[in-house]
Amino acid sequence: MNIAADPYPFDFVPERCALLIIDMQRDFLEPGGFGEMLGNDVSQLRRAIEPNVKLLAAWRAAKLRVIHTREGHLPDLTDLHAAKKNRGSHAMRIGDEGPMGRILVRGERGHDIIPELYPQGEEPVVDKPGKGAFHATDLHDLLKHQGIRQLVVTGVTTEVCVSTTVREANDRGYDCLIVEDCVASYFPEFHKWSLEMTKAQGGIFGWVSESRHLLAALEKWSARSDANAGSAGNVMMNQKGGTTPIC
Ligand code: C5J
Repeated sequence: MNIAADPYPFDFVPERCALLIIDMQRDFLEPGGFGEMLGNDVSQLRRAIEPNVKLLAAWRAAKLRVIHTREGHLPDLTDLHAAKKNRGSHAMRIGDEGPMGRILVRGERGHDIIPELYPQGEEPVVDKPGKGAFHATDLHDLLKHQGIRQLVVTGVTTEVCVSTTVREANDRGYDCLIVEDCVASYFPEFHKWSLEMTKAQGGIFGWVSESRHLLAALEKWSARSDANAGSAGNVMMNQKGGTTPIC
């Protein structure tokens, strides 16, 4: 199934594709969280919530794989290396008490996924200590075991965790499509140029498309699956042990 995308149409194979939602966490997106405390305008990220809600609902309705990620660290910070801990000139650092609990620490309120996109049922949540979702996680094994070869990637921020993850995935042999209106950055210029870099040189890191194209493809896929399920349901065993459709 072809999806309109840049730099050329994406050959979407739903059974081999997972929706990977990166770091839609309270501390990055909610007013009063750590991101805002650092002086960032969270409305730049929040514009991606509604398109993600719609895409996630359609993805779930189509019964395809969904994986969520969260950036954060163990409470004792043993998975936080000094380079990440000490970088920057902020007064507040990872592990310090922030507006929504200890900053980027697993189990804290600010570390969790926003309610609008909260994981359901068996959807895996990959906790990652780095920017990329493959570093120091079992994401690659999880995808291999499920036969996934393609990733539709959404989340925040475009130029940091989304982009790092897509580059890691690319080197591991996955085809990635970033959904432009479902990713966001505090810095619109970084968002724009990250997407440009992804699709440059014939799609050096992957494809970029819009959620409306994915939604249209998912609708077609769901209708086709329903039709197949309907015809599969309406069969009876014939005398040779095969099946005969009941019209
Ligand atoms: C993410 C960050 N998720 N910007 N983290 O992009 O530090």
